[in-house]
Amino acid sequence: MTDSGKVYHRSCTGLALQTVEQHAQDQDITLFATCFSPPVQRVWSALEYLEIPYKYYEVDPHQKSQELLSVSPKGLVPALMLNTFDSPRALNESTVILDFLEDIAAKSTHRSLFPPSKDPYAKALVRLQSDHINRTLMPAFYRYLQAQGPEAQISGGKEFHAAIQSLVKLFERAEREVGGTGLWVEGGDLGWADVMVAPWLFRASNVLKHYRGFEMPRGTKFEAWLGRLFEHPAFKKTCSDEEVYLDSYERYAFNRPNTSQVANAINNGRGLP
Ligand SMILES: N[C@@H](CCC(=O)N[C@@H](CS)C(=O)NCC(=O)O)C(=O)O
Repeated sequence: MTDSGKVYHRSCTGLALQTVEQHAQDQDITLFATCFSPPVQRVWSALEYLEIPYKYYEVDPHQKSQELLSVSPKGLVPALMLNTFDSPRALNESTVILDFLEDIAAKSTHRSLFPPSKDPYAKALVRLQSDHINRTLMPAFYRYLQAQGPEAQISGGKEFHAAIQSLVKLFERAEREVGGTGLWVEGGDLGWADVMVAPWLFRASNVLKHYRGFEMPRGTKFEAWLGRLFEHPAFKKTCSDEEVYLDSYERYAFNRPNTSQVANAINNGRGLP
């Protein structure tokens, strides 16, 4: 495979485009978003699940406009513009935004991504899952995707595979100890860790499969969970057609110089931005 020089997409397609069109009106919250971005998809699917009104606003995070920098100091998406304040305020960082949206939903729509029991231990188990996703699974995804040469790609694939398996172990522990979290158990609903990890697993199923021949771990329970996750309406309606992801990630797969702040951090052995 050779680098064909594809450039990243600038607008959603497919089901995601329909969702964008349904969210074009001004609202108290404006989501600064980019069609191919996984942290954006986290926040976007949470907004959908929590039924919080928002306006979708597509921006190019690689052409940092003053407008983007005014809501996100590093010029990264996602960001929220909060229009109810007298002079508008803003929030960035997907995990911080998710916390904020949970608090908003608790007061308005009464929906939540956390286990309905509100048991502090069950909630802590979900935090353990998401800590693993942020600190281990996500960097492993990018290291694998950016790895050049067979040896680095084989070890990248093993590292990413092991990160998914460790997440499964955390889901199994939660099932044993508190009866399960999120969609892991049949009959469950979309949960915090599901939303946290779905964008990367989705890109593993198309981008990593295409560029690295990656195959997801096997196992009846895992496959059933992944099916429920990818088919969940709140997630599915934020997904563009595959081409958006394949084209937008070619620059990562060939590790083109200065692809993004994330790619630079991986190449320099630094933490993700
Ligand atoms: N820690 C941030 C990361 C956000 C992030 O890396 N966003 C990417 C899009 S996937 C971006 O805006 N990249 C622009 C750049 O690299 O300059 C979060 O979770 O919100």
